Amino acid sequence: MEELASRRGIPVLATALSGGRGIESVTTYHHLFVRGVPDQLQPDSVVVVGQPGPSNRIARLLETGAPVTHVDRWGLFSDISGTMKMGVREDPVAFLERAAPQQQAGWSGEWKRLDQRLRQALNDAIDDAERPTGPGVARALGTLPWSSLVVASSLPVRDVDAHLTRPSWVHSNRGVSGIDGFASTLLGVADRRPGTVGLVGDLSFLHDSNAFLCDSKPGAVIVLIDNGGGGLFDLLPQARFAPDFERFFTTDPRRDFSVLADFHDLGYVDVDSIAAMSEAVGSQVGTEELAVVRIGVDRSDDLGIRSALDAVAAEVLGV
Ligand SMILES: Cc1ncc(C[n+]2csc(CCOP(=O)(O)OP(=O)(O)O)c2C)c(N)n1
Repeated sequence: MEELASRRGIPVLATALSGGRGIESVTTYHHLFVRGVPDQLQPDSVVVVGQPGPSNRIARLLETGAPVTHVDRWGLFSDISGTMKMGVREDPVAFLERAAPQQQAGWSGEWKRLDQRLRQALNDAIDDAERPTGPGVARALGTLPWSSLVVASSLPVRDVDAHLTRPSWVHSNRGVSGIDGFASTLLGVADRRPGTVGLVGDLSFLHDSNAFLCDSKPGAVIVLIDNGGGGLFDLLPQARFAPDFERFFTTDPRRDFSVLADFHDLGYVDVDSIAAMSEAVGSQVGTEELAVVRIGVDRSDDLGIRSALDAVAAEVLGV
């Protein structure tokens, strides 16, 4: 796909979970479409291969009015935005080889140029932050030497999709309803792949913690973002309107995770900065211990960086 796309000048927006991230893919779409698809990037048609991923801003690319074709080898189409014009059951590379013409160099180059400029600006803004945030953790994980990354639902899968750019094995499991099954998935991946790291929020971690009752624990490091419940809900409209928002949506578990780690005989360390998190993960990854690195994140810091990153994007794009 990468070779074909590069030859024809087709921009490829590759999700972290697709395994398709590499130097040629566009990865800033969480921010590139902050105010819709920029004029100079408007497509004539869009081809969706597999799942569109966890960014709700991808929908903006699917809603420009350009025809949207889904291609899947097995005919499994994921039409989340209801914009699918045509579904094609075929090998995606064979389809593109046959149906996607050579693109204009100026248009393809503009995708690449904006993606690179935006990535640099986003990274700079994240690196300037003094306190830990979800995007900061996701960006730092991209610099650490793991073999596989298992990401939980909610903010972890979104932050990794937005800020982890290196080509890598990223796994996730949406469970039955969303946050269930994280620990089981991590243990399964870690059992096969030494050097596995997991990224999870406090509620997802608790939800499947009985998985740690397993017979023999594989070595792995779990980065636990403890932001006092479901931080994702801060980004939804109910954060402004729902009565008793904290009680019914955020649901801060108010638990001491070191007690749970002790109960399950897991290694445990509490850190309060991205640098300390990186050091703890770096020294632990690849060992035979199953260990938790808990990093406390203040939800208002987290919200702050998310709106700051949107503002950075709007400035870079001039929108
Ligand atoms: C089994 C299940 N229960 C509840 C939900 C609703 N839900 C979606 S996201 C979320 C919050 C998850 O919190 P956490 O794991 O701490 O991650 P954060 O939102 O802070 O990233 C909840 C409860 C769900 N998707 N699945």
